[in-house]
Amino acid sequence: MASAASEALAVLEANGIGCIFGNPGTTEVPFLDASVSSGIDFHLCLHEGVAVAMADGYGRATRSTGVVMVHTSVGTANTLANLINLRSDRSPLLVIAGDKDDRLSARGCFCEVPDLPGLVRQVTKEAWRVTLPEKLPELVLRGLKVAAAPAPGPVFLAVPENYMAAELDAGFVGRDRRRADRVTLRAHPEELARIVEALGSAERPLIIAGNGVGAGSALPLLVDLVERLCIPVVGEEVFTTNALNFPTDHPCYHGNFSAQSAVVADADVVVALGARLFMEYAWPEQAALHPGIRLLQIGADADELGKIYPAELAVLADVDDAICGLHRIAVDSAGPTAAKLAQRRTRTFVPRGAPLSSGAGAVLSGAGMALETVGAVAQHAGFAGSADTAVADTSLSAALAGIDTAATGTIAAMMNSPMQRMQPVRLLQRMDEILPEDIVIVDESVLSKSMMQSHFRLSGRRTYFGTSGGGLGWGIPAAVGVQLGMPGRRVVAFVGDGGALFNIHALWTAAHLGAPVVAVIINNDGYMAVRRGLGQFDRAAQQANCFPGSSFSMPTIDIPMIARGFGVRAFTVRSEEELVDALRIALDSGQPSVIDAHVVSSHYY
Ligand SMILES: Cc1ncc(C[n+]2csc(CCOP(=O)(O)OP(=O)(O)O)c2C)c(N)n1
Ligand SMILES: [Mg+2]
Repeated sequence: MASAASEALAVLEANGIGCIFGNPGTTEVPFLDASVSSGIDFHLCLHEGVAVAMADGYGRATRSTGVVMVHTSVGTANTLANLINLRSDRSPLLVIAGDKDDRLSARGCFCEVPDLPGLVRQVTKEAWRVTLPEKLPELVLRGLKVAAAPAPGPVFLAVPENYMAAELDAGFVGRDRRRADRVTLRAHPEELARIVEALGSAERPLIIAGNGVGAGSALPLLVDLVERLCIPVVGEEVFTTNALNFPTDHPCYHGNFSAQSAVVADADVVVALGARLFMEYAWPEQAALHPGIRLLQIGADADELGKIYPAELAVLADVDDAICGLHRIAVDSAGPTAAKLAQRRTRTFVPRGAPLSSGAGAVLSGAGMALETVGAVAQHAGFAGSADTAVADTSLSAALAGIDTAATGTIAAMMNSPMQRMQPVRLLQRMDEILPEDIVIVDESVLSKSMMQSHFRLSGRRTYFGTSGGGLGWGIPAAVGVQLGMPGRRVVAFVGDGGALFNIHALWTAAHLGAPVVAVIINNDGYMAVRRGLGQFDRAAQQANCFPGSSFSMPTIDIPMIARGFGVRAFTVRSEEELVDALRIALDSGQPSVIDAHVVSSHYY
């Protein structure tokens, strides 16, 4: 005999799931109780939004499906913003929510909503309610399959309390303890050959490498392909990029997609690989792809193929598999002539030290996209950062060397002038120098995201996770989840001060589990995206020089003190030297840490 809850956990275990992230109530007690004798750990999160993002980070780091448990209607409601993120990021997740005893339905019971799955139906692939105890293990298995099937996304399962503890008939015990079926998509070789031919014969070809590339493992083959055919590459738009889709220091890489960039504007053939075309932020006054372009698209998400711009060829396929196929065909075929390759070189290779033409600053900025001229990425050494000078050298290193850094507290803060602030570009450049070769970045930095994409080298053994969803409060918990899923790597959360404060209590779970994540918080005094939006709107707020809803002053927020309250060590840094010292100490300590990095806020508006 086994209870429906313990059988559901056995199905999860059969699928290699070792932990559930959640925030329970008494309704979910049968699940918690069953977990004690299962091989599954329950990781307590202090808010359901934290649980969703942490499970997402863990799932993305381990290339598996994250699992979350939440409490009835109220807990489900708190999952929404991060479920919107996961839906946008095509990230698989299974949410199991306890529901009230179904004999209480329509009696106005505690926490009752008439249709619990209905709360999340718009932002999940499927949302079901278990209608018999025997259905619970079956739907857990089906949920795992649907969540991971292309295009992946979150699945929701409401489980009435009285079904969880119910004992199952022998025939149902063990029935669903198997791996969820995987769905495979294979591109047809003839279609791939057409794409290789189009790339070879084009005058001005372009490849858009999207999140489908970064989510897979065929990037080295794509790099080899573009080198063979001498083709420029752009990534997805900055704000939709959620993975390392192409090495940012590669000479063929022209930054993130921008309709204004030269390689986009003059292209005659565009091949989009696992890329969204597009997730529009504002109505495009000009087409992102000009009408004469021949567009050929490959992706595992049918909705994205030919979505806004007509595709000459739209291939529904696994992106890794397609890249392998394209590469094989390119290797076996004659390819472009030597004369053609020579012709392409000038257009394809980014000159060392030249500014990128991409609009890498197109981020969540309200009316109009902010365009930031970014440094060249042809060579790491060629990064052309802001010409602004850094603040004065406070030379903390010597002082820090003699201080017992085991004490929690903001050592740096004690030695700082409150007026000092770093240029944000410098923050990125110093991070780039200090962080290890195999660092994992988890990015929710809003207006700083373009700088992360252009001034921090993302290549080689480095890994990058971001979100395209726009729901703040993903970054820190996702980083904790990534760290738990990649215990052998160091993980840095790169988050805005605004975003950080949506789910900062994720730090407690990091401290509790000893996950040594380092959160670098870009402290620019608040919601600079809102501040910039008001400025660009250029009406009353701009004229009165008064920007409601954007500043964290009066009082200022003591982020390090909050972090220490959750058991995490914290540093305030206001100069590059302090940043470097704090990063070193944080990385060496092997403990979760917060670095509250004060940057010049006027940079953002
Ligand atoms: C859950 C949620 N609430 C509100 C917003 C609206 N919003 C978009 S950007 C932003 C400010 C972000 O501030 P911060 O993280 O500090 O980044 P910065 O704008 O300073 O770069 C806000 C509040 C949102 N995206 N998500
Ligand atoms: Mg901010």
